[in-house]
Amino acid sequence: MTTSSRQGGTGIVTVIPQRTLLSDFLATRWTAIEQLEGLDLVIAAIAKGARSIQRDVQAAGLADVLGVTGDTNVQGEIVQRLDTLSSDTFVDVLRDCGHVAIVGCEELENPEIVGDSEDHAYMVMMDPLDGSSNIDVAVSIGSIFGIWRRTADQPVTENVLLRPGREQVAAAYLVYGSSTVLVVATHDDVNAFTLNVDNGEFYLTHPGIRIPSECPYYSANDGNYKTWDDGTRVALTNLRDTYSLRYVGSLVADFHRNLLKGGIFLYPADKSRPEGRLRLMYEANPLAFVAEQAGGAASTGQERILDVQPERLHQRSPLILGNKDVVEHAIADIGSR
Ligand code: AFP
Repeated sequence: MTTSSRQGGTGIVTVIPQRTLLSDFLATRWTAIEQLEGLDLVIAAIAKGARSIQRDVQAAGLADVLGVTGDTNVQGEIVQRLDTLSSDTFVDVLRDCGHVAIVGCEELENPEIVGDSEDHAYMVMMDPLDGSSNIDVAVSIGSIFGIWRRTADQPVTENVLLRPGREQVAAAYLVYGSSTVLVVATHDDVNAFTLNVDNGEFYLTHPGIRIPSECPYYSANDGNYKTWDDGTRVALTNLRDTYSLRYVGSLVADFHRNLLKGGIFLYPADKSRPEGRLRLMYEANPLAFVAEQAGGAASTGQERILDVQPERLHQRSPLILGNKDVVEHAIADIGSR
């Protein structure tokens, strides 16, 4: 049995073996869990948005979606056209799925309220296009989602989003790379689905992901060495002496490689960015959730990422993420001076 086959001019036939469809996975996975009712539709909506963004990413050089819009976002960063397109696309599909109350987004200063009935039980924080600086140069980019549950009696306001990462019920991310992969994590369960571009379906390709115990890689922007404090320099020097460096500059791509192959990602605080560079609510929290469910760890260097009580929607955080023992070692080094 095959799900698709293709014959190119070379006469080579690509045969894709039968695999579980994302839609079948979603229809059966959480049916007995009352707490996760409707989550299948939220994930299906993210997959729908991703299909559309994937097409735009693939055609970016041809379609009119490359380059900057001329605006800066709430972080003061230059907005690319694909940032805006992704943000609009994911807000629309999450609104249409009928189970999301509010969407917080890197590109939007204030969250978008998209529903307030009892059915609208989920709250989503997203970075709709992570790795913007890599868009125009055909390097892997992605989308990141943290998903929390709302209690029905809570009014839908910006403040309901200020919840610690440990209360996420699910997290998901996309990598638009050499293939397009959707990773979905719920409690103790991380699965990855690969898009078959021939028929637009996601198939389960990596069931039950656990971070390998080996840690071959570390990922950090070494160009920041001059601004790190002494403890951070010790940590990075030890990592450099032990592991191979891999750094794409798109968090999702670096994290995804480390999730599947083993590795540690660090964007620590430094002298010019005492709060760190990455965003707590839609970069650190979702990926920390995925990492922990796969047996890994995530820390600010001072505390577990998932325990940080957010004060602002767009707040930044240092991030040390990956293999548990290597993360713990790095934290000890950072605190050693
Ligand atoms: P954008 O989504 O704004 O492009 O930011 C990318 C990112 O937040 C993250 O994906 C990278 O790991 C990190 O920034 C790269 O930062 P440096 O360019 O400072 O290394």
